[in-house]
Amino acid sequence: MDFEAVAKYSALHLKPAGLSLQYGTAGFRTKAGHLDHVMYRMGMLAVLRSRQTKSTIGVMVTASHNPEEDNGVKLVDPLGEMLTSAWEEYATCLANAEEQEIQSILTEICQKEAVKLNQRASVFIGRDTRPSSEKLSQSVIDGVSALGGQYHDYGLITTPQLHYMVFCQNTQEHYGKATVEGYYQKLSKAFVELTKQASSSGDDQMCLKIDCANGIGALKLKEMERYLPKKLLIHLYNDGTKEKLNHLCGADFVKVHQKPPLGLEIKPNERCCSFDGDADRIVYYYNDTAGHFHLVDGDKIATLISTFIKELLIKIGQTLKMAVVQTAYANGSSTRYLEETMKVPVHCTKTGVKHLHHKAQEFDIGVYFEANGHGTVLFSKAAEEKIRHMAKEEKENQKRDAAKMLENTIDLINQTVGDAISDMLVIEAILALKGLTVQQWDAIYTDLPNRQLKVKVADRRVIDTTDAERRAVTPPGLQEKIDELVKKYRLSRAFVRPSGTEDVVRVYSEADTQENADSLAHEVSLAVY
Ligand code: NG1
Ligand code: ZN
Repeated sequence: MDFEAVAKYSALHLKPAGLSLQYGTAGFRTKAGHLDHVMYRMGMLAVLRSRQTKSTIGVMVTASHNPEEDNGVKLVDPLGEMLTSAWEEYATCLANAEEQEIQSILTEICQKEAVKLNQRASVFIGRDTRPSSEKLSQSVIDGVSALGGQYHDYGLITTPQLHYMVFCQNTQEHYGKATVEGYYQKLSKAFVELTKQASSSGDDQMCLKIDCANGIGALKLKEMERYLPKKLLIHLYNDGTKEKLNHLCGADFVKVHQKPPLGLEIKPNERCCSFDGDADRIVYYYNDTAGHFHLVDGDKIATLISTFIKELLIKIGQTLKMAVVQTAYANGSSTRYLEETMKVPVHCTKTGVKHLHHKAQEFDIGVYFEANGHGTVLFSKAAEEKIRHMAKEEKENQKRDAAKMLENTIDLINQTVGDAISDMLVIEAILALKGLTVQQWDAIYTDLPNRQLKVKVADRRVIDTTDAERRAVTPPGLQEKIDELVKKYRLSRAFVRPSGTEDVVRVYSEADTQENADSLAHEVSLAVY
């Protein structure tokens, strides 16, 4: 390792004294002003990970749905997945190291992970539209350069697009071309093919209003529009030309506040959706004729997609094992509907995309969505091969057509990570194919009223949880108190967990009425203090 270069660059990216950060469920996230040294060091870590895996590694500069003043960084592993746990620890260790410790920590990682220093290193870099992101991604580049790695800077790009590029690159472009054009071409071709098979509704227009959270989604949808068929009429709002990123808009705002974003006027029964700041989440919603707002969240998206796939699986007559993976935030009604009515197995994991993703990999077809709208579908290699083979060779027309639909669904979905653009196209295609309006989709089941609150505490780490975060094991007595409060209400459920991305404890409740859900959440938040 060229420690002279490391020292030279390190001097340009000094760590503020006393600052300590942790690589959480979404990488590092905090005020942008505190992140310069972290970006530089993550550039270096990406080089080591690339050398160790002999693959391209991604580095994404974004703080997703968090305020514009924040920023963050996340590493993307060779198959487009989140970084493995051991390396998350190295990331935390390297980010918090004092200047004089950097060299020894780098050396230690190389020894522990048998990193070959003469191995070629390749890093893909992307960033969101935050004002701080450009400079911070330059710091990542300095880190890559300090250790002699090569890089490709994609500049402004959505998080899922960067995951896609990394996966394409590492599979010798078998998955697709590692360019944004390649991404647009692959998705739009699959969308056109899939919607071609919509019989009666085939020529109908699909109208959708999109709240882009004043983020990267707007730029990328504008680029993609010319690849998409004319019958898909998308109207972009909050495109970042006027207002601040994520401010009173975007998927997280709509989900948490259960109300429409600012900057988008909704006429009764119009289909609308919101992306988050880096376009890896999507939620749908509409106003009914009485002017009431209805949220169609990640759980309803998972239900729509898994129902669609299950019906096709029945048609092709293959016994492929499909499951839905959720977190504790999934609405109780969705879990019940999937298990009892749809007879689809449901699994619950801890919050954080990587937990859902890993669980979903256990099935032939794993559909995973967080209630907040982050999710995708994973197809095992065997399932994919079977489906592609049938789409080509199957003699029975009906079976072959169903297999083709599944094949196009595979090509339309971004299997590396949740992707608002890809999910939106999948949903629009399914609604067209099934001839469903947004109201009909929403009516599949009725959500239990629920409430999410944030509580500021001195140290959120005193709360430790178990059972996919649904029960608190510490501090002593807390879970007992929650159990008592839950008993006071009907159809109720509540849990608390420390956030992995903000310095808060999150409280979630469900009950028979909104009033009761609100009051249960309030009572539980008092118990957390
Ligand atoms: P935290 O802050 O750990 O609750 C939030 C979301 C996660 C996930 C991550 C990563 C909720 C309740 N939590 O995590 O689902 O999206 O951010 O961005 O929505
Ligand atoms: Zn996001």
